[in-house]
Amino acid sequence: MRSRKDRISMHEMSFPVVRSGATPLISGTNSDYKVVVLGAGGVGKSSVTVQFVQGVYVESYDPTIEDSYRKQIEIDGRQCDLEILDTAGVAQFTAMRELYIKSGKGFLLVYSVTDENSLKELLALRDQVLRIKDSDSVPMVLIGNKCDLEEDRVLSIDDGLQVSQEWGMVPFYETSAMYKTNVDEAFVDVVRQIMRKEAELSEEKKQQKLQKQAEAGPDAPAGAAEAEPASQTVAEKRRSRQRSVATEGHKSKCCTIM
Ligand SMILES: Nc1nc2c(ncn2[C@@H]2O[C@H](COP(=O)(O)OP(=O)(O)OP(=O)(O)O)[C@@H](O)[C@H]2O)c(=O)[nH]1
Ligand SMILES: [Mg+2]
Repeated sequence: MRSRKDRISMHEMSFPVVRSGATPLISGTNSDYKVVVLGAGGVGKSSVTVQFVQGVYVESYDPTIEDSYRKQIEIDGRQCDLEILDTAGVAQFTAMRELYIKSGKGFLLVYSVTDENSLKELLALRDQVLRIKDSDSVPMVLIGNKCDLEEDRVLSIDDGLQVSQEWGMVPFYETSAMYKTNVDEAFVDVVRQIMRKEAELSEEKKQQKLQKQAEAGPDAPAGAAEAEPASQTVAEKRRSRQRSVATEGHKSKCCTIM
């Protein structure tokens, strides 16, 4: 159990974070795992995130505009670079939500077990994620935070489980940012889901490529199904690119300039 002395107020800490609207949110970097933390105001999104990234509990409440964190962890023997976006829950700061969702690969949907409305808000948030991602299998974890506050609890474990079932068995964790209960587990879970999804996508791509090769016929040279011959030199590529540019005006709009 953490003593009060271990807890640090958010104002006393210097975060390695990008903070506020002027800075790129989830930046254009190629960080492998972009995880977005979503939920209503005050449910503990920042506390859970800071506990995961820095191992400290933030006792004070300072509504987030946006904070971004980086953390490297090893999962199943693989080094994973995580970029975590801690988003605003308070309505006046949520304008950028759509943008965050677009660039995120995995999502932590957080409610508080002490706030019934916070779970209701998640239903709309999840719909927004699925709509923007145009998919019904988005890497996601449902989190019921503040499970240490037994006396203030208004939502039971069963309430969380029921929502998880309604969402197609989305992994569900009750967490306590204060005591670091299930915090690492929830983040690791969503990263594993992203890994799985990426493995499936790359397998799909491989199969499509094989199918194209098969359709091109047995006599076709290897790589014939690809857009560009593998043997093309840099100079040849440049010449063909110039040709593409020169003739672009006469071609249909779907001309691709590599
Ligand atoms: N007891 C208890 N308090 C918590 C827990 N998590 C967060 N809190 C407290 O709840 C308050 C709000 O926490 P935040 O992490 O700032 O909430 P948030 O979801 O980031 O809020 P917004 O940024 O406004 O959306 C703070 O005072 C935290 O100390 C928890 O697991 N247990
Ligand atoms: Mg916050």
